[in-house]
Amino acid sequence: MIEKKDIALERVVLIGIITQDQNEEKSKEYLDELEFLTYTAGGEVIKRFTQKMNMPNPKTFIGSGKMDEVMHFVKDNDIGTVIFDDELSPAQERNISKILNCKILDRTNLILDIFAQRAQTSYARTQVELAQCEYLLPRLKGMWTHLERQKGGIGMRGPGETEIETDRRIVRDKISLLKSKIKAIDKQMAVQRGNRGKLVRVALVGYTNVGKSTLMNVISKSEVFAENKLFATLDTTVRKVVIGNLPFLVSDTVGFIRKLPTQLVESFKSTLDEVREADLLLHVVDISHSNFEEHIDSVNQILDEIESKGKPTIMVFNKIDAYESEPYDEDDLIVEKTKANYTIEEWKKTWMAKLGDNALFISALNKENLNEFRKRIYKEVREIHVTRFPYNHFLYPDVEEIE
Ligand SMILES: Nc1nc2c(ncn2[C@@H]2O[C@H](COP(=O)(O)OP(=O)(O)OP(=O)(O)O)[C@@H](O)[C@H]2O)c(=O)[nH]1
Ligand SMILES: [Mg+2]
Repeated sequence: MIEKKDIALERVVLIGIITQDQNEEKSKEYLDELEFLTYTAGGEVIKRFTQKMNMPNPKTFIGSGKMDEVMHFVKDNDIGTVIFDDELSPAQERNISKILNCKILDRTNLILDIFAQRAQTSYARTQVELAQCEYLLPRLKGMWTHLERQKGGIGMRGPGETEIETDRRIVRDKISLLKSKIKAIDKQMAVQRGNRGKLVRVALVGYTNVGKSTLMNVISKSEVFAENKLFATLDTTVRKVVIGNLPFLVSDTVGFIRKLPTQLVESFKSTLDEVREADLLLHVVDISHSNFEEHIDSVNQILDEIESKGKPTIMVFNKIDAYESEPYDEDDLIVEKTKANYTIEEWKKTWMAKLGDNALFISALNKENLNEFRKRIYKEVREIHVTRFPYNHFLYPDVEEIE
């Protein structure tokens, strides 16, 4: 069992690098996200270290001088955990761990840990455990051996933790066991999905924390857990929604994130079946997030990985209530206008214009523009619905008559 206890926040240091492809600003945004992930996992970030380099050091990720600096900071400030923004190789992890003599995690590790913490059903737990085992396998040798065992905390929790000291063979056996367990549940779920008949299926997809569950609650009057932390939702929820007499199914599922560990995408493939089998995707975007365009790219990349990119998709730009643009002085001839200065109206004239009526701007929280949202979804769902139930299309009024 995963223990739920209130422990004092762990003191954490973050490390990122600045490279040619990842300038200072990007690096800061990534570390902001890593800090949010750390907070979600139960840690408090005391300091960030960044280093400019052409490429990561193959032995210790950052250079030895910087590492020395980190080492002293860790020692003097009672730091328990150091988290790197990029995936460390097993060798890097070992080397760094020896130098810093504290827990070393990378982004993948941290995300796996949050998933472990949040997995509620045995199905989600099995999937997380599989991902943990897959991550662990190449890293078994000498992992954290000098550290006190059973120390617990970030990165050590979850269904996979007892496996840390076992050898590869046992982990491999475990992986095949978990896979067969998942296969069995998959069969059941496929049957369940089959039983839902021909109703049109709509899936909410999007980056984590954009408001998918909030939107689901608003349109289906259900109570899906939503909160301002990452990965509030792991299990898929499916609800029947009716607009203007027209019934259809809406599913809310796990959010995506930049560099979602491949092990997780792999093991959550079945959870994502809901997305793969959907007739229509609602790609929810948090337009108030300064990085929302990159979020869209990350989501599209994962949709591509699960072969769902070509599906009919409506972009739902959420949190318009929280959108703020930086003020811009139109008479200023020196400073150029940037995206940060765009108002939502200006955004609508950018690449978003090409989306036409496949772009909606709403606030799920304040229930703004929800009528327009409902009408648009109704129109789209009805089009698919009448192809499946050709004899009763007269039951569904035109969109103008929908409240
Ligand atoms: N200001 C504002 N906040 C919103 C809006 N919609 C959702 N939120 C907040 O955003 C946070 C995340 O909402 P969720 O619905 O949990 O987001 P999610 O996409 O389901 O997140 P995960 O399940 O973690 O991937 C919560 O604190 C919501 O209250 C909105 O329209 N405006
Ligand atoms: Mg959610």
